[in-house]
Amino acid sequence: MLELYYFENSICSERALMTLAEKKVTEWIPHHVHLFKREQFDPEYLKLNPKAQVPTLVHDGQVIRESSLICDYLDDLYPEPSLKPRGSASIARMREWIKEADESGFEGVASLSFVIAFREKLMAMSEEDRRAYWAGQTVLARTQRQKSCVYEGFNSPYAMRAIATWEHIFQKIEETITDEHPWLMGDEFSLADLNFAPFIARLDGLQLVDPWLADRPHAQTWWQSVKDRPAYIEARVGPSAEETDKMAIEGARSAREFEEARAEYLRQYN
Ligand SMILES: N[C@@H](CCC(=O)N[C@@H](CS)C(=O)NCC(=O)O)C(=O)O
Repeated sequence: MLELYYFENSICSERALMTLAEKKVTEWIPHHVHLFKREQFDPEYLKLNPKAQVPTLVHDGQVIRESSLICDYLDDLYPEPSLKPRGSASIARMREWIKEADESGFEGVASLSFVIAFREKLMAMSEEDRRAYWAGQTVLARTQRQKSCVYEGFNSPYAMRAIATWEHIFQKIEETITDEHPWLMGDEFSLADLNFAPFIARLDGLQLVDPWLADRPHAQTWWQSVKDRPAYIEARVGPSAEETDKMAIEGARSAREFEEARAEYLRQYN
């Protein structure tokens, strides 16, 4: 029996949902964990995921955490079609892409989401409600990052780091993709492409992909191919219908500040 605990507006959950769609797995039990209703802190859920995060996969009683590991596990469980390239060295290189997405890509998207979209919501709350929002969080580094993004906006050091991270990732994608090499690992779509998809979809929702890809035609072609995959559409990767408009408005409102921060990064560090 396969069970997935997830939230639809979670970029990490979308990785698992897209893997299930790529594999055409329809026999699984959904458990919705509403992050804004703080269901991730339910004592029963904390037994499955002590970090109070989604997604979590439970397969025949075995608990699998961490979205990229869940995707890898599902790929092994349902080997056809394989989402890994052939050969150990190629698999290691694919995992290098995923490691970068996990280690710096996620933090970058999370920081920009807070600076652009969640900041206003949190600043509109009373101090007490904001304290309640952060109460119970399990990872201090994450709380500190979120607070810095909310209170300092684009002046937060995390905003600059996020810009540096994604500048680098998009450039690496641009240099990897060619007509003969349409996916990150060559001629086949793999878990490397998939693990980036929801993160870039969120950046797209925040109106950041167009500026970043404007001078990167190969990365543009790759991103269009990712969005055209039936599994991307079926898994509804990207902001939900109710979030799309809000994010687009907030993204457009922050466009000038983003461009200034990006120009500052390019001037100082590139
Ligand atoms: N490294 C973890 C990160 C999971 C994570 O941070 N998930 C977010 C949603 S994308 C979450 O559950 N946040 C909990 C919260 O906002 O309280 C993974 O990849 O599964």
